[in-house]
Amino acid sequence: MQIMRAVDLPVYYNAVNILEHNLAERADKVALLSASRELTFRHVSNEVNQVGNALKKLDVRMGDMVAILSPDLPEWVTSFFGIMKIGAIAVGMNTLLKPHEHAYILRDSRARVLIVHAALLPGIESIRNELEFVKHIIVVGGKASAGNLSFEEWIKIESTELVAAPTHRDDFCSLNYSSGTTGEPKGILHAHKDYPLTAQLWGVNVLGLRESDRTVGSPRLFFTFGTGGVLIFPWYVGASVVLFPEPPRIPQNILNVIERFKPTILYNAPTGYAALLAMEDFPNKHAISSLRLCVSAGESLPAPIWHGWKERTSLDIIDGIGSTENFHIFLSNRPGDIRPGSSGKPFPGYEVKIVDEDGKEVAQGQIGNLLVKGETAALFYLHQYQRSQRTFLGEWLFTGDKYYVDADGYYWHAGRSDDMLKVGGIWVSPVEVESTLISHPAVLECAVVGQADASTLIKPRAFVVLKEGYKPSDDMAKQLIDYCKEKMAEYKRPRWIEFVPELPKTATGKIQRFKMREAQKQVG
Ligand code: 3UK
Repeated sequence: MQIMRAVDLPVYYNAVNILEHNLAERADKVALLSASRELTFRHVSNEVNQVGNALKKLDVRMGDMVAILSPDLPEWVTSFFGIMKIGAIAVGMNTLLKPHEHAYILRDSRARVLIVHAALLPGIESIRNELEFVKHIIVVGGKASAGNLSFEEWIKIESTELVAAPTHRDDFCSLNYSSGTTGEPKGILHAHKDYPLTAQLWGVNVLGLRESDRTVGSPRLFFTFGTGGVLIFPWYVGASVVLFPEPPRIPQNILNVIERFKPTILYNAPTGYAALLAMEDFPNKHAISSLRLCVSAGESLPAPIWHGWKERTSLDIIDGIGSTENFHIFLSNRPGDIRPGSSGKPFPGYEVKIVDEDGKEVAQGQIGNLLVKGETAALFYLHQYQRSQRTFLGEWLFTGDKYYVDADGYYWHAGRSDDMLKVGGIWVSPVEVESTLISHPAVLECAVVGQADASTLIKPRAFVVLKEGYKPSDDMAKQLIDYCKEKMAEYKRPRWIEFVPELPKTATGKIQRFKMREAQKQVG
């Protein structure tokens, strides 16, 4: 096993190397498969160089931000590497967010260029006058229009030759936004070094990726779970990646892609596995025999789902906990050493410890706060000094997760130290859902908590007090859920609305969410 450290990399290192080392070894191998295009490593590399050259013509320089807002398509990938290669910073934007959130991210990052898919352009046009820093908009999958360039036209005339910018291994190359309980999302910067490190430490050493593999998954490229799992790690070992732009929450979409492109590794969140298992006749109707291994992250994978999957497919799921702050997985089960329901064990490259409120390590079996130390951690939240100080504690990173270790050394997730919910592996802030509900004319006050669904996975549930003159009904509940879908990314909507005459409060009038969580436990 190769234990890589940051100092083992050249001082001047550009993560485009993860793509380009393949040119010497397997230039004509298929690097990327998708319904729209199939590209070899040479093809990808040529297009990356064209994007890099085109960006330079727009005066994008080292350290500048360039945003990508697109479904998972080959153009996402060539844009990403093109941006990194010229030493700029790629801002992978969550396509599920609403235009006002995109506006915040584009302003906070000060992206100078936005590469946007035609399907998402109308949302951007609606906030165009707020985007004072965006100088150029490039449209993927569409024609040039007033003031915007077509991606295809934009790169067509460019040379396929380009020398990588002499980036330092510690230079930033990517920026992702992650939501917190309150306030704006947090910008998390990663450096060039984080990419090969995490690929080696987890992708190769723990997961055991090989050149003959083909990856596919539901985590999107804008999420570091996706960037690492379905793009960076496979190319690091010369394996191929399968991309699909359709919404992965519809399990049929994943099955179609598996059947067509025959991947060997599947990445998914627990909800994704539960949705597949809930399909009638799964897996008989569908050829998933190409798969050799599955990965789960984003939230903990309940043991019954692990066993159900094993029974129906004979495949193991490797559950590991990762975070955007660390770039990817830092505590993990591994092939041949799995304890279903747990997050597995630490592996070389990362240290973890479980501490009490004073920072003292707790005894085995006791629940405490999980801290992690490793060389792929981000350094701060962009423009958020106080939040950064609470999370990045010198060499250690405060994860916000509660954990305990069992007698055999496996780590078990035991909740969060904040109110944040992971829904389908993605953050949902109860505070955001509450403030959306409260803006509806019928709602007097409300509280949102996590409630386990039939697969024991958490989904938002809202307790609502209606204003005078409004009556609880199924129709009112539906109205409120539809209202949330319209105002927020759809995955944040409450799945259940419970009308109550009042909410439990503290003496100072603060809603006590924990009381509602307790009441739910009793109800079952
Ligand atoms: C939770 C898990 C239990 C945990 C992520 C793999 O999820 C990712 O990143 P985020 O920044 O969220 C991080 C938080 O999510 N979590 C993630 N995985 C697990 N809890 N078991 C798990 N297996 O609360 C953590 O602090 O959205 C996951 C790779 C890259 C990622 N960015």
